Amino acid sequence: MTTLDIAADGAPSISGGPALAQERRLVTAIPGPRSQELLDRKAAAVAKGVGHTAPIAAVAAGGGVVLDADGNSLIDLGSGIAVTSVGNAHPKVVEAVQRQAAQFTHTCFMVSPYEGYVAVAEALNRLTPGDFEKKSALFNSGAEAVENAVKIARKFTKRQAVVAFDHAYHGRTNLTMALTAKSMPYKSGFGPFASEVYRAPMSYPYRDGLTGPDAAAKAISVIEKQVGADNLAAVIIEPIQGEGGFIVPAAGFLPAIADWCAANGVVLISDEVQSGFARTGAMFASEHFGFTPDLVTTAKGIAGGLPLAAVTGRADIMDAAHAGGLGGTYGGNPIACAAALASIDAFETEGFVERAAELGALMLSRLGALQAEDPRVGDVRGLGAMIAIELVDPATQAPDAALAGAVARRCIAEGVIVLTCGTYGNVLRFLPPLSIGDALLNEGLDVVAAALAAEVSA
Ligand code: PLZ
Repeated sequence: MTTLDIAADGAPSISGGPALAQERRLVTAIPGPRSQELLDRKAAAVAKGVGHTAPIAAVAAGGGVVLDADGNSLIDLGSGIAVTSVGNAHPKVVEAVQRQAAQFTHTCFMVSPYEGYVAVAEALNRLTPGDFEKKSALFNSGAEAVENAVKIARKFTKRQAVVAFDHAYHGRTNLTMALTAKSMPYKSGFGPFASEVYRAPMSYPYRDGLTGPDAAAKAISVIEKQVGADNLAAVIIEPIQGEGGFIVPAAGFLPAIADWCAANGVVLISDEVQSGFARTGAMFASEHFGFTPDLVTTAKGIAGGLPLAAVTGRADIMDAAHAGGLGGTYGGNPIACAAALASIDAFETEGFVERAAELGALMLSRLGALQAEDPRVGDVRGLGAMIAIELVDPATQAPDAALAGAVARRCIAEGVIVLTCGTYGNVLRFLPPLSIGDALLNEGLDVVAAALAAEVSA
């Protein structure tokens, strides 16, 4: 059933959500004329620094597809960067947003508190790893959550230094740029950066060949020699690195880091902004690795597309900040909280955790087969619906960013939204909405395989 109609005057009229026909359908080249018109206006009106991956004008999305203004239906393997995990315009989210918007749109939680915020905090305290007493605070973006986790850890420990890892991504604000590893495009020319941020080597099994405990020993040695535990407020780590290349640390790495933090009074912050909320086949990726962080940062998947983020963790650490020390005008906006409660209900009652694991098994088997026949696929990795392939020169394992970019562009031209990532830009990542069907995902992966085959490396 197609629910996008192009009227005689060419204007698309849409009813979005999961009722959209679940099909890849190209009726024009990408971009079509209507999309091109919007891209021209974008170029004239929007700052150049704000890029885009797929050259389309999106008009509707749901299930596993994104529709554009020309009537093309693209398979969505990106979820708006791991956000629409319950599916775009999930009916429960739409209903909750509409109901809340009609009731009140804003009071500012710091002025007149409301129930939705408290209910989201209660849900986060219940769902995040760790069976100790927890508290939460809500913010607008992942970067803002990370900034606040660091503020809280500093206040609690009365120390200043923060350690982040190679390949880390934590945001684009000043402190989070400092925490983020990659210069171009995130940091270049935007300094000076926040001080007291140090970098440790990450476990990267495909490239460092180290066991988890050995990689942890190397990182801990750097931390002890270059920072000193007495100066260190927090270690922040993504349990599976997102923008850095979907790097899954070797078994034992995260528990060893966690043990060292616990022994040295250092707050361990798990940045689950990208990996959280069912994405990896567990509610939180930390659960896969046998460690319990002190604080968890969340955003993205939490609210089905509405801007919301949180810091959740040990109650004594969370309560270290003085009254009035945390907040922001919009943090925990009531509409975003309503969307989060609807999304969390969907995560808990609609089998999305299990579905993420199924999608992961499907992707790993398809991409594993691709790797077996194409030596340019150097590594296939990830958990649940957070899977990537690293493209390399087969002779040297040198990263092949040109190939990754060309394959992604070809996929988009063929109607499949594929994102790249990685410090070296040579990783194709697959983050389908957990509402995608097997047939559509398989078709998307067929297109990826064909695009890879069509790109003959120089
Ligand atoms: N921490 C682990 O993945 C956001 C960034 C896209 P915000 N990742 C997508 C881009 O190019 O800007 C992210 C993340 C992790 C923090 C963040 C930051 O979250 O909501 O984008 O601020």
